[in-house]
Amino acid sequence: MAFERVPELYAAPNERADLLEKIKDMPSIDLTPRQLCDLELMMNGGFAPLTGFLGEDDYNSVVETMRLTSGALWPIPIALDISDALAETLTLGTQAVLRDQEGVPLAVIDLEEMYRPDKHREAEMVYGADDEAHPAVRYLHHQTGPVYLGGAVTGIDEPVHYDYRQHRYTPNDLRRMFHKWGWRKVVAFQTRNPLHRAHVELTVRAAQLTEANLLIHPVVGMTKPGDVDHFTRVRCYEAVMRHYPDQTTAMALLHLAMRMAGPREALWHALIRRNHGCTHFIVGRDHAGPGKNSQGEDFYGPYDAQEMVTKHADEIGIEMVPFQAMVYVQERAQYVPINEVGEDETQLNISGTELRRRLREGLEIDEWFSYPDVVQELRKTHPPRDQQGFTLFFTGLSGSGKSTIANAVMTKLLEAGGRPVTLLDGDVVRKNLSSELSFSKEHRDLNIQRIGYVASEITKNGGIAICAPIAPYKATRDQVRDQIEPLGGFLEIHVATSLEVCEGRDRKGLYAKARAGLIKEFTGIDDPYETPVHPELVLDTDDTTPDESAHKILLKLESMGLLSARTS
Ligand code: PPS
Repeated sequence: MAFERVPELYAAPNERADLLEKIKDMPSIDLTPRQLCDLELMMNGGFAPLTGFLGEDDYNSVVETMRLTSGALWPIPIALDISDALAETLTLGTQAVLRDQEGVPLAVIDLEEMYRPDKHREAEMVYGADDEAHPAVRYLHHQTGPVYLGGAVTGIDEPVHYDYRQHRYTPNDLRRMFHKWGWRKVVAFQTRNPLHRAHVELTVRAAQLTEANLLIHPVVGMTKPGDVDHFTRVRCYEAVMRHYPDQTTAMALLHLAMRMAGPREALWHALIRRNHGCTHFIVGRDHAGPGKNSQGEDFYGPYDAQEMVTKHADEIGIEMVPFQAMVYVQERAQYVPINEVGEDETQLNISGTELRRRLREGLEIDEWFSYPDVVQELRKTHPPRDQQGFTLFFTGLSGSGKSTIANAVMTKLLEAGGRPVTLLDGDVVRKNLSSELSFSKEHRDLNIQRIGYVASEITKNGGIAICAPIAPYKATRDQVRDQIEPLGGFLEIHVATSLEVCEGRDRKGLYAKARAGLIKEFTGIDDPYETPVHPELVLDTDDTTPDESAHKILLKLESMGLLSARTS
């Protein structure tokens, strides 16, 4: 007996050749990473019954009622958003080719409808609030194009993935495998986080309860901004898989772009897992929750998602397995659902924030919490603070002493060793990276953005970047901070030598020239310097030698955990 296939949208082999000929005359639409995720699942049947991007009636119906106009349940609007400029070049009634970011043609869309969505209503209805603290609402208002395109899709090729091909399975791949293995009941577990013992206990219990096999089905398309990167997560999943009972559990990656839409998302996830051939789906506490809103409250109640799935239980074609959070009970040396913990028992748990703190500080992570091989993977990408990269970002007037102090501190860091050090001095950058730039506001900003970009790459890769430009504008300095802080350490160091002292020194004779009008837009003379508001350090060079300043910086680095005590 053959397995039951979910319909795919790919052209048959003979049509595919024709289509490749025809696309030569079609306009192209280059897809964003999120659209690529949507297209992939649409083409491979993960989004069945969708046969294309939603037209206006379907879109309105999904937004308002969570149903397509056909009546089928579908909670998340999937339209192809484009810019006004692109919309003007497209003609309804014709076709366009959908390409990936390298220009590879993936599908053809029939240009059936173009319409302008009411994004405020979409935010209210789909995400529960028009509040930009919600990542999907922020995306909707800042990244989603103003025009939506609807039309049937014919697939040409699957999007190419170079990473973890051995773990990627389409819905029909999984259906075929389940059939071959004789897995008649399969319970799916959705995740966007590394898995620890509590997850394994929870999923094994769910499988036992339903007498089903288990599919660990992590999302690797797009998850919540700030999540652990998927390379690290997949290595953790590979490690965790070794801890499941043999032959009972499989793992497959899902190239989904999550919306973090809580209850609607849970329903969507259930439908997607049904399409992947699963019979059961685990929904835990706060499923696909986006965190706090701008008032500091949760967007959704902790069990809203379970209620939503329950409400539609008889038509989703997959059974929900609701689950309580699992906690470790010290006295029993065992994990149990939180509602089964006795009053006199001690429950232990390590929150995500606490885990990140322990990783950052290189502290122990108990074996009751996670597996040593998972922790080892996490430590590789989350080294302790004193092994992470950082940026020293000096700012101050010309002649304030930035370069001298930067050189002094660089020498001390090189003496200490351990991390590569790069100095991006203002003058040196102007000669190399930014030789074509002037000192207009626009060009100064560009100069600082370039320095920020290079420093962010160095920091990300565990090195030390020492930047010493004037960087007179606060907004640009803040941009650099925002870019670097998530990747490692960032110290803004204001070299606060006064204009009088700088001008008095005038080592390069530039102040005299600026006063004489020979140099225009000179910082402090006829161009502003915006004093840093909350720098990590302010250095006063009037009564401090460069060597002392360098020491102050090392002490600050140590207090921030960025240097081990021995270095300073
Ligand atoms: S900025 O504003 O951050 O892009 O400036 P920066 O790249 O650090 O370049 C500052 C050096 O260029 C010389 N110079 C000027 N500085 C300020 N304003 C004007 N108009 C100007 N023209 C040339 C000056 O030598 C600066 O070097 P430092 O080391 O700061 O003295």
